[in-house]
Amino acid sequence: RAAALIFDVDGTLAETEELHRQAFNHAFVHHGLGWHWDRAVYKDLLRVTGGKERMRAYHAQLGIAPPLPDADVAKLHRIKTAHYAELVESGCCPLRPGVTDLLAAAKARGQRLAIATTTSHGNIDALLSQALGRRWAADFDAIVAGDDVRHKKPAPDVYLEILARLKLDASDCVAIEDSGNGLIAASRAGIPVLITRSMFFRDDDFGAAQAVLDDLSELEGSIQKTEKQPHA
Ligand code: XBP
Ligand code: MG
Repeated sequence: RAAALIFDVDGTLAETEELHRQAFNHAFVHHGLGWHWDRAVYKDLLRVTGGKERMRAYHAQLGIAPPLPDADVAKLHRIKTAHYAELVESGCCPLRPGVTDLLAAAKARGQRLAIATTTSHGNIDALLSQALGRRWAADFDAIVAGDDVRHKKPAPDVYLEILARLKLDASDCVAIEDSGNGLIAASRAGIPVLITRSMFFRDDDFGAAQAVLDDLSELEGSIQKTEKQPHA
């Protein structure tokens, strides 16, 4: 049994990437940019982790010089983040199947819970306050966000920081992820990974994962193990 379960947020706890996409498009209209990211474009852009990084990458892809000024990136991201919070707070993004049960079962078994994500503390709080109540953070022993570390996923930084805070070895934990970049990040930190397939990352290469599920309800509250087997 794993001593701790470390959860990604976007795509893993909830299908938030679609809301991120809408929030980006809202910011582009608001800022008077002629950009629009449809689902196909966004799927491709998700290879770049982090919202600010994603906008810079898109700008560069358009071949426009000079690079998007930092002030514009910051302003766009502020507008995007505010709109994302409004969307999440409207209650339109429930947790994915099996998530609430797994959190409760893990807690009952004495497993520790942590969050390792690329998005911001504000965005995590908006989602989980809505879904789990305002005191949700009391159940988590460590929460590390993209801007807390030097390099975002697929770098292992968020996961290494979680291991340091939990004072646990990588092999005593299980990471729960939905994307290839998340799988690489956790694997580079030496943590076994369970994949829950999400909307935008279905086609990613999950060969390095311990198990790949359609969603976490397939676990039926079962115990997380670290050996290779269908129900991790
Ligand atoms: C999630 C992301 C994030 C969100 C946007 O990756 O890449 O960038 O799309 O969030 P993961 P911000 O699920 O692997 O952590 O705009 O707040 O960066
Ligand atoms: Mg994710």
